[in-house]
Amino acid sequence: MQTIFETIKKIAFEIDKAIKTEDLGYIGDTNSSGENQLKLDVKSDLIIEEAFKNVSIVKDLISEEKEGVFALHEDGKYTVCYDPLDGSSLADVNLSVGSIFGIYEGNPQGSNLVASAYVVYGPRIELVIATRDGKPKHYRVINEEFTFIDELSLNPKGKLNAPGGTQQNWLPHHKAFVDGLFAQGYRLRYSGGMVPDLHQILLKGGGIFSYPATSDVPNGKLRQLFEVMPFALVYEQAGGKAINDKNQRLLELVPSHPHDTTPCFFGSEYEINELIKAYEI
Ligand code: AFP
Repeated sequence: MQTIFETIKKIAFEIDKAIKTEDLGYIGDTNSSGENQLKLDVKSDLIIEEAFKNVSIVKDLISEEKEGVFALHEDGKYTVCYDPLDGSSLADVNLSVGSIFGIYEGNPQGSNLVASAYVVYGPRIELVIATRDGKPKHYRVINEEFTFIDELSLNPKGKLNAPGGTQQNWLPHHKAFVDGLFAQGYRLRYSGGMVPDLHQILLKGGGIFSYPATSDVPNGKLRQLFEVMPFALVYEQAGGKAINDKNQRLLELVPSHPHDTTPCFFGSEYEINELIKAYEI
């Protein structure tokens, strides 16, 4: 497994360089979710594919930017599902973006997720790695090396609220939940990039990130295998909770298609319990 983490560190430096040097335009094509692909999306995807070609324990890859399963090593043990550059549309306005990795042993589903990692490309490059043992580990690039900073923990109650989705299409009970938190003094922190938004809540001790089902997107927007489940492991290992709108743990979900989405809520215990009350689930 350590080889996979070391490979992710190499990938992070290459993608960071691409963000700083490559053309940020669109390629005029769409990915499996119908989203317009940026040249940077495709470039980041290729960087990851090339890097894992040398890692024999990786059996296959599933990418947000590709249809289907990309086979690598027949005798490999793990499937790596990844979002090469999440929030890529924010790169050209110079906001932080990220890469997300989920490492699955056996069929790609929540219960088979053995480890996850995400990289934040912001003023600094940061990396967080989570396994089923212990707290998530937080690293930062200092003098061109990933340096261990600390282990991440969520407080039982936080101060930050990151509400995703188009507000005019929120369901009434969701709007009541979000307004209820602001009425309790929560501060709005939402950039449109789930990686920096979830990272901020983790580093600032707590709160909640939500991307609900809305009237226009009834199954939510965020992809289970390469966006939602990797963060669910990080949040649970940090002492928080990660559920869908039926109060199911996101790590219990079994997608029927690699690009399946789900409504999702990540946060400290208090805020998730407030959500459960508001949704009556
Ligand atoms: P892009 O990768 O298309 O920029 O989408 C980013 C994202 O997948 C996730 O990072 C955000 O939390 C969410 O979508 C933002 O969605 P809205 O623009 O609907 O708020």
